Amino acid sequence: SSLTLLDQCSFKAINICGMVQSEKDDTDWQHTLTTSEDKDHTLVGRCTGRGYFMHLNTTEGSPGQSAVLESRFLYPKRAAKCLQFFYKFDGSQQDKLIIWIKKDDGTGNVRKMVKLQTFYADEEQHWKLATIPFNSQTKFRYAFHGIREDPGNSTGGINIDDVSLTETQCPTGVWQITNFTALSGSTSQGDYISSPLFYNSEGYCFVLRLYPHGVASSSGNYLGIHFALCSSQNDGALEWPAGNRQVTFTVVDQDPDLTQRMSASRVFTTDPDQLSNGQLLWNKPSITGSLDPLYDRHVGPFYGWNSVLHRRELLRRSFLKDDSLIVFATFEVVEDPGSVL
Ligand SMILES: [Ca+2]
Ligand SMILES: [Ca+2]
Repeated sequence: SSLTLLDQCSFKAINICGMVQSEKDDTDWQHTLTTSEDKDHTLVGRCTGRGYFMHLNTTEGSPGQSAVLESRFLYPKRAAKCLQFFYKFDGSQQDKLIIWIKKDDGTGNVRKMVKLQTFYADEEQHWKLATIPFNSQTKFRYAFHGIREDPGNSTGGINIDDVSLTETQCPTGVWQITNFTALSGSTSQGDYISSPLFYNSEGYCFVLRLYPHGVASSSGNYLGIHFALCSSQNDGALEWPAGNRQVTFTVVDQDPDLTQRMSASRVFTTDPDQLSNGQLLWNKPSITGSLDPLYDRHVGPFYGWNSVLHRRELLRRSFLKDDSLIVFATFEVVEDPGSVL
């Protein structure tokens, strides 16, 4: 497998996978057991009295106080990394979570800090997936740095669970569809949900449509996913038609153990000569497409898979967790177009 798993943690055990609490900060993250109100992401309440997550209480102390949780030392085999974890803010609207890595300075000392990403509290209060790409060729640690900003107005804190670190590229597009059961109930065959806008590494804009009950003409009860290019300010510099690029959709099996996952993936490669209604299918969306008021930009023809996953499979495995469905999408150049034929 091309998946190189460097680290993962569902915080099941008290040793928290060898992670370390900093002693130079103001407080600690708490290894916290699931309750009926606050469920971890690993089991989401499926086993009463089981399932742990890490929690930083932001209701106490003073503004600006922080807690840092560091991974053990990790030793890379290749450069690319993708850190993934679930987080949930249920404290104050001001709370923050910053993700750092601490790299070898070249002499064997792990002390060179790189700030990767900052997450801000929102009103949603459900588990959200973070995917953070970075590179490191030398030994390093990653760290979760939580900051309590407004204890007087906090009703909870910052929570993290189901951390994984792989030596792979992160997916370009990560689409988390929350309240999936209600969405399923209010849609029927032929109805679709529109993704946000995504940009690939080259700067191409793309969007997805997910059909919870399949496309209008399909038989069987499958999830379908279609892909389209959209216009952006990058279009003048990009190659058109956007051929010989691979589109991958993955409906993510959210099993906390990455080695046990059986995600559902579909792949196709864009053919630069393919026609659609007499036009080159993968040409500029401003030529092939029409203005979509949802995005306020041109969206080209949709193309994809009518049957990515049978709906009965949704209820097996861990495709739905905390009532969220997660779709990864990538659109990347095929380095050697000859090799895919
Ligand atoms: Ca857990
Ligand atoms: Ca601490």
